[in-house]
Amino acid sequence: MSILERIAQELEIGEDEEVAKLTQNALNNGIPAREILDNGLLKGMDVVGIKFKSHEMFLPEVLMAARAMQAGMDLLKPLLASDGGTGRGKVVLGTVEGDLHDIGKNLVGIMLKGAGYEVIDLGSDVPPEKFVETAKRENSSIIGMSALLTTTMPAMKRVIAILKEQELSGKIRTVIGGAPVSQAYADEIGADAYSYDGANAVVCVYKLLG
Ligand code: B1M
Repeated sequence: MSILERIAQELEIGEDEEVAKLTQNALNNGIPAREILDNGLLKGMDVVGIKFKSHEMFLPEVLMAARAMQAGMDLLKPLLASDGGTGRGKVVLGTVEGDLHDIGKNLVGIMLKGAGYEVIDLGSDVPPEKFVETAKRENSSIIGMSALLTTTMPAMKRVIAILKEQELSGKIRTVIGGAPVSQAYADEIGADAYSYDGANAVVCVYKLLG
């Protein structure tokens, strides 16, 4: 079994210390951070998602897997974001109200920082008004929103409505993402862009900022 397969397997059973150790070993062996992320940590998290859905895994186990994912990500973060984060523009980022899933959002933040954007991370469970107020206060022209639950997706629509009410559409642009989100949903609610992963979020922000 390869080291990346072992990372995926240990993540699945929530062994955070083992995941950290294996991630460090993989880095020491010259495996690029991006490959460890895609073929180790995210592979493991995919299996967790499938097993959670089919009731082979339950919430406490998913939480342990999420912790193990974080342990690996802590080591990869400085490498994925090695360019620092200045100069290209500011992005206000958060997971929408009612939603506590922040792993994907954190990854998007890391990729944006790595690409040279300043990221104001509001965390998770962020009320719609807070996204807009922060973007105004910080003079940021991009709001990035993540949602992982079908029940919390409508909070994205609320942010876009507030921007319209305040005549800020076109000045402050929105990028949305998260597992249940799609281009069709972005079109439906009038988001400026839909992005399917962290690297693509960088491309979307780049295009929107011109
Ligand atoms: Co939850 N959960 N969860 N969970 N959880 C899902 C999302 C679910 C699909 C599992 C399932 O049933 N298969 C399901 C949602 C079903 C639905 O809505 N249709 C679900 C559920 C039901 C729940 C609870 C309601 C369970 C309960 O309490 N009964 C509960 C809700 C809590 C809440 O938020 N209020 C809950 C809780 C949790 C934990 C706390 C245990 C934990 C989260 C820990 C944390 O985030 N700190 C958790 C986890 C880990 C998951 C799964 C297994 C994995 C999510 C994840 O981190 N994926 C998830 C199953 C799944 O998604 N397959 C599941 C890895 C991450 C890197 O991917 O977040 O998709 P993702 O991000 C990607 C892209 O989507 C994209 O880029 C990222 C990198 O590629 N992206 C963006 C994301 N945001 C973006 C923003 C952008 C651009 C791209 O621009 C701004």
